[in-house]
Amino acid sequence: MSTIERAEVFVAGPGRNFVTLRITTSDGVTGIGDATLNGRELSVASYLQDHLVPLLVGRDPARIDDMWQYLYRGAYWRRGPVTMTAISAVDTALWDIKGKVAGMPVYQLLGGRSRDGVMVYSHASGRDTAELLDDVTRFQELGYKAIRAQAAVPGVGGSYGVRKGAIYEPAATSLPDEQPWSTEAYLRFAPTYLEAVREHAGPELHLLHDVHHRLTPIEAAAFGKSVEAVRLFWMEDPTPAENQDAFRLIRQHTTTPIAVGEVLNSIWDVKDLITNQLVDYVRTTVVHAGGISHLRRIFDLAALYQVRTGSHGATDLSPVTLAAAVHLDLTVPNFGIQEYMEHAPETMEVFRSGVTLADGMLNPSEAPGLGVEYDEKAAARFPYDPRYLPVARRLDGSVHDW
Ligand code: GCO
Ligand code: MG
Repeated sequence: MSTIERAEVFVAGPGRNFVTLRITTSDGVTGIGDATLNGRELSVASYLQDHLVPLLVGRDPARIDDMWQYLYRGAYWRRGPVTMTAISAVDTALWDIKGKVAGMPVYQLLGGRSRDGVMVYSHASGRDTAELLDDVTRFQELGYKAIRAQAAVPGVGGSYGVRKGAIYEPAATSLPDEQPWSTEAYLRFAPTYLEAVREHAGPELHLLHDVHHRLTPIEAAAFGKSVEAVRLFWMEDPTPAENQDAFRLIRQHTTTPIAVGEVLNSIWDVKDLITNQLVDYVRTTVVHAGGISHLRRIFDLAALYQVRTGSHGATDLSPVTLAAAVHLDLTVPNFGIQEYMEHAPETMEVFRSGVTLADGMLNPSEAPGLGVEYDEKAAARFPYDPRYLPVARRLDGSVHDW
């Protein structure tokens, strides 16, 4: 029997910080998993290095589900972003290994294609409406069928979602940047630029918007209602999801579709949202929700309630997560959309990925496994450099949700 011979944890900063797990079997097969938790990277690296790697060595790499149960139930302490990200890295690496051993791409092991490609949305942004419209045009010309639109709120500097330079990277400073926020100004302005984008881009574009947890339930209800004529594909994270019941209130007031889940880590965190049909899209992702195995369970539960998938795919999720997501997205019957932002060139030097983009759709590599290789030598050129996400403060100085 082949066994796990070693597991190594790499922390590197090619363009931004990533934590990567590589498992090697006694037959010399390697598999990789993403373990990146933006702004809290070293906590997952330690969880893996100090607590999981010793448990992996000598075990059968083929028993993926048993390994998941062993690490999740066996820890006693369940759920949470650090634990679930670490488990995800192990799970993803074992799927990579299973694919390589079988000589098949992972999507074949998951049941094969349900579709020809994975529709993605990218991020258009601007410092004002005019700049946003130009950016939307740029993405349409690149072939994207779905675009997320965000613009800086006038009088509120450094607002969420606005790109500086080619790559959108909010975790840009060595200590958290504290940025001002005004809900009133946002609620006055955001509907106007979303209307302008719809007008400018035409009726066919799938138009998305991320509220980024900034509103109370009743504010979110009013916002959703005010943009119904724009026909958003979704409004994302309208209010923090710790209180799943909050979405009931939003639902009672608006038919604007709702997407939630990028900060949620387990089926238990999304269960009430799904079974009460309080959301339309579940945005949990491979890296933060327990890997391919657990995400598949979440997606299956969602399918029973006609909730579709829309996995998180910002650039702080490594190309390993993106590849794993694309393999899974290709197979699930209730796929909705996949977030996709281009990684920095330095990131792609380290993660050699076979994922391809054409006509606004992604496809995975046909190589066995996930089709991504980690170049350790290239990674050594990019040392880890601590970076934090910003913190938002209301105009009176009190902390708000970022
Ligand atoms: C998104 C997200 C990101 C997150 C980031 C946090 O929808 O893509 O909201 O922009 O803020 O991934 O690390
Ligand atoms: Mg988001």
